[in-house]
This record gives sequence, structure tokens and C-alpha cells, in this order.
Amino acid sequence: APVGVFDSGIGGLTVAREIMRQTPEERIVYFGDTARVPYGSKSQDTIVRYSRQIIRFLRTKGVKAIVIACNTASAYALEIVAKESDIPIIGVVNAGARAAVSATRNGKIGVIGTEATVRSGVYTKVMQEMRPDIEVTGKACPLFVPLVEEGLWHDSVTDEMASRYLTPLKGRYIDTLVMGCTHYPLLRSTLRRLLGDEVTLVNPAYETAIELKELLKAHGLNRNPEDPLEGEKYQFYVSDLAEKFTDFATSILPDEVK
Ligand code: DGN
Repeated sequence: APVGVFDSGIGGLTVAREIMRQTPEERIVYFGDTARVPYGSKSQDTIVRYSRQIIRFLRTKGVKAIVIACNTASAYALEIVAKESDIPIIGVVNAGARAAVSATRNGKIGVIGTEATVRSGVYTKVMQEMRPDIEVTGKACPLFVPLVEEGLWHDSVTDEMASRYLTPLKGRYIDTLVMGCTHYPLLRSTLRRLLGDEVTLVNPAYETAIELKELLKAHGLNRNPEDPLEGEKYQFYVSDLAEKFTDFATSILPDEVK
């Protein structure tokens, strides 16, 4: 059976990409809610409702576990939908938070994400449950999503916005920054340049793929690479016009998937 992965749109492909790298034998069914993106500006009720609908759809594809690749949906819906489910569901926040707590030396961590993710305070909550003295500074960076989707990964406009967004974080002497939104790992080199080498950049997508690998192993759910593939190894579904999705997928997924 495949692993289900969903996101508010195309950004969750950064998570799918890490799952392909960490567990190349697994089949993936990806759902991108491109008709209803962005989730970053919606209420919790709506985000939970959308997540339930997508989980129902993924279940019709026979998935054995689900990864909520979207930070916003992980922040608002994971706890609720995981309780309702008889298959494992994980989000990106817990793995990202755990990695940040083990990376920090001075206990000062920055979190960047959508308005909704930062407002939810979920990263702060999870990190302080692990280590109560952790000091978290959140900063919403709403323009990063459209900039990445326009392909402006290495552009002076993005540099300028990043520099404005990061200024308050720099003043807090953070030594670790969580890239708490699906799109941000694509801005890694810009963030690295602005923050310098002393700041550890945490990519929740990468950490989540590792968590999934361990979870599948613990539940005895890993796919035996010898088993015949029933159907396509990777399936992608979107709720609206797939053109932008295809372009984005082409630019970030490994060659053999295209
Ligand atoms: N996928 C969303 C996230 O990781 O928070 C970003 C896109 C959005 O819904 N605004």
C-alpha cells in the first residue's frame, strides 16, 4: 500500500521529495489542494474540514499511513484528525521541533512560517514541552510563498524581503531557525547567506521523512522492494488546474520521477 501525502498545494512536494530520498522503495499518493490554497489565512474549522476531506480521498487510494506535509494543516488539524484515524498520521511540526531542540546550543530558536502557523504557536508549544527554557521567536513571512511559486528563488526581490523578515530574529541572537513552511527550504541559500554559518537551519521536511521511515519500520509497514508495483509508483492529484503544479514538480523532483 502507498503512503499518502497532502498539502494545501504544491509546496508539500518538498516533503514528498525527502520521502523519495529517505525511503525510495515506498509508493506515494500525493494530493495538493491547489483549488483552495492558501491555508495560511484560513480558520481552524476550515483547515480541519479540508484535511478530513483529503484524508477521506487518500483512504480511497488504500494508503497505509498519511503525512500532512503542510505546516499550517499540521499546526491546526493534526491532533484532531490523528485521533479519528485508525492508520498512522504524522505532520511536519513535531519532527521539525524535535530537530531544532536538539540542534540549539543557546536555547534561542527562530521559527518562520505562514501567518497561521506562527499565530498558532504550535512550534513554541511542542519545543517548550521538550525543554521548557527554550526561547522561541516566531516571524511570519507571508510573501515567501508567492515568491517561491513565481520561481524567484535566487532574486534580489527575495533577498530584500528575506532581509526585512529576518531582522527581528537577528536581534534575538537565535542559533537555530526552523523553516516552518513547505516552500522555505527552497530559499535555504538566501537564508544561509543572511544569517551566516553560526545559525543551524532546520528543514522539517527532511526530519519528517526520517520520522516516517522509523514509523513504517516500527509498525512493520515498509514496502518490500521485491514486491510487484500495483500501478504507478508515484501518483499526484490536485484539486485545480495542474499546470503550475507540473512546472514546480519538474523543477524540484528527482529526474526519474518526471
Ligand atoms: N503549505 C503551507 C505551509 O507549509 O504552511 C504553505 C502554503 C499555504 O497554504 N499558505
